[in-house]
Amino acid sequence: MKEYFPNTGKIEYSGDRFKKGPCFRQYNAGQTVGGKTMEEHLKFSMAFWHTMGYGGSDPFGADTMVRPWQNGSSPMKIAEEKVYAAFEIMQKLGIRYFCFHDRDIAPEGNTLAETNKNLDSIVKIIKKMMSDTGIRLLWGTANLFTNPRFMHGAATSCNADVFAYAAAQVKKAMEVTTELGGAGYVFWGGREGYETLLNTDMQLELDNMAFFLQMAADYAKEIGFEGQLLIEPKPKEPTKHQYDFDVASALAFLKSYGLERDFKFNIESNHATLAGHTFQHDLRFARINEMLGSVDANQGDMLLGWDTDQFPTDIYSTTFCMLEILEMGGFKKGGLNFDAKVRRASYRPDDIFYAHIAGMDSFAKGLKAAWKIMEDGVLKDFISKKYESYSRGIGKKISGKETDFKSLEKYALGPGTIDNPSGRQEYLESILNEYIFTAE
Ligand code: XLS
Ligand code: NI
Ligand code: NI
Repeated sequence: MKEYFPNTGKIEYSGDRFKKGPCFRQYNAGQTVGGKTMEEHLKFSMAFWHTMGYGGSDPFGADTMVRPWQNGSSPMKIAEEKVYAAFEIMQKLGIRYFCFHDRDIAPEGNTLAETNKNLDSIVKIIKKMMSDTGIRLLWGTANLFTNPRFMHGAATSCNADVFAYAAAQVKKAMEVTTELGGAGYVFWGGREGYETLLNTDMQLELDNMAFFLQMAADYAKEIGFEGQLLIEPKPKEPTKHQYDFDVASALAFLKSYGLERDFKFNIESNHATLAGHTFQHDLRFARINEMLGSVDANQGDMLLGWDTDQFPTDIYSTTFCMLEILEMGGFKKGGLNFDAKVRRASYRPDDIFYAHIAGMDSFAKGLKAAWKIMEDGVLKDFISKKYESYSRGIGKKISGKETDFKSLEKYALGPGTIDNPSGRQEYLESILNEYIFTAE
């Protein structure tokens, strides 16, 4: 097997923070944080589409990156070499999971049957590499957005033939994910949305999307898929309005069609921010509803209004994310998938390593800070004190639902004065900073 990165060895943890070159400065896989190793907590995953497939093109320019595994003699040979290169990258980085779309790993053929055949032969190779290395599949998914047939959407297309094609594609992708023992299967509504309501039957599209998801949940049971089905919300892009806008609206959608027990959420940082939320907001909303399944770990640029899918380096954001994950008791079937790509000008193959290291170190730091914040109970104690009025007197009656408007009016008309606690945001922000500065 060809080595694609002969100049890069296994990336190791270095205690030396100022060491140059590729090494981990925060992520120490075997270090325990609260009884679990960092590796167990963080469950990093490599995204096949970005890391193995992104060539650097943007709406104004061509690819800037020609990857060494792309010189194969045929599309299938390239697909095979891509698998070997992917496993080399993951092994060198110590990444134990990966994710893919069906079309990331094998090229489309002339017919669906031929496409499925291509997929099967690459899956065989992946399966072998997985058993040789112990690397596992975090989740699989189907690409229902690149091919022109999906111009009007997939499950929400106006064209029933496209709906049927998408169903066949998802059926196959679920089978392949099951075959590879995937811990999850993701539905990101690539083109499930609309550009204008002038030409859109919203009711029909939503009903069809729900039926599609219902069939998928039924089929997962039928084939004995043991992973978690996940919805990945995103408010816009590629369509102007996407139906799975954010966690709150997607949860309302699932509930109104009785689907909420079959799905959880895969929450992507850059999608939450595109929806006008913080990453933590969507994580929190999912967590308190017991719907937090997995995370697409990336970040956007606050000055750009699109999904820039950058590697996550914002320590506040990784700390907040890890707080939510720890509060939930850790990932069960989820993980931190780097749905992130190097910048167009970071075109050299070794930039792939630097980018993942940056993301892994940022999450390691976030984990250490979050764990200490949780252990010390600083935020929890502050919050429970802030709301303590509900544990006595009239507040206790409100939280026990033992009162009504008339009694509350009587209370409010009484002699008492209102005395509010301070929110102390700035104090808490400085405490948070201290936890981040000192986390080890
Ligand atoms: C695109 C999405 C996509 C999903 C998988 O914005 O993030 O990459 O994660 O289809
Ligand atoms: Ni994503
Ligand atoms: Ni995205």
